[in-house]
Amino acid sequence: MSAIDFRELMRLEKRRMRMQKSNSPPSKSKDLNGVNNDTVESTHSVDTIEKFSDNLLGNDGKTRPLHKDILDDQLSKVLENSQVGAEVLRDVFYIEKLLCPNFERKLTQWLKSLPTINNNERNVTSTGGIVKYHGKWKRLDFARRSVAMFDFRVVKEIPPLLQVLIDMLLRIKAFPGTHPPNHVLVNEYQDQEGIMAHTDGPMYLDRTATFSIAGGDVLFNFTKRKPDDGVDDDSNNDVMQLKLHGNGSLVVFTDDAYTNHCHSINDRIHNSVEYASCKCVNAVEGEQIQRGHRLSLTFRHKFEEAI
Ligand SMILES: O=C(O)CCC(=O)C(=O)O
Repeated sequence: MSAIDFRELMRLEKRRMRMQKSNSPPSKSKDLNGVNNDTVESTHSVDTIEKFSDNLLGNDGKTRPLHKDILDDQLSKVLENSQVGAEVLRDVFYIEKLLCPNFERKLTQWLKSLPTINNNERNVTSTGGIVKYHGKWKRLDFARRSVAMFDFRVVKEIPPLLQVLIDMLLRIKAFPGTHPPNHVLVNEYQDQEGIMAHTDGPMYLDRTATFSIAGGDVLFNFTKRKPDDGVDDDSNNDVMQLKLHGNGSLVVFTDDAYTNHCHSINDRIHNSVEYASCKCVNAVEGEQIQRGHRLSLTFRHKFEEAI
């Protein structure tokens, strides 16, 4: 049994694209079944987070070192107090509003300014390929989204805005100091776009932290991974759903949620709207979720030997 990694995800997304092109009807997404979980309020300290976020940028709009009056011990509790799916899936943590609007704006502007790689250029293998793709947008037509990747094992210079986010993730203890985030994948979605069910795989430390910016909200689904192939397209196996707010939220998932569950965002929605299911832990069943332009920044620690 091997966990599905990005390459496998791309392969599956390409396969699905081919199937759709050959007029195969897309597999029907079934209604979500199961127990009704009451909406769980996140109990993080709003004060601490707001203070923290406000200190990310100075009045001049430049990033600055984090303010000293924000105590590490307060910060280290922010995440542990934000466990959102405790009764269903223990290792999922969610903070609805972590980034302040000023920082979010800067980050969005900077991401938009990244160059785009020519899709016709052929990739080269190993580190040469990584350097070529580093910090550039690439349109994945078969997957219907754009991605930009940063691998700081290979390119050592970390852009200041990403450094701020890495520092933040370390200070709230989303990552251990021994294994800081060294890999960032930025996904850009339009309102109809999503990502197939997958796990991030064993090339990374078993934790993923994702910031959502640019406005569009989405429903993030956790499904139980099938033991045989790691892929789960069967919505009967839905375990938990989380509304990811599109203006500066953070979701972190680790351990069992990382290893034994797939995550996905639906791409078969109509009129830019989807509805929270009974498995949603932070929106009531039936709540209308307004999709839109969304950028996600996913931070991971990639092991040294992984390609
Ligand atoms: O956009 C997201 O929130 C999810 C991204 C993701 O699952 C991935 O890049 O593997």
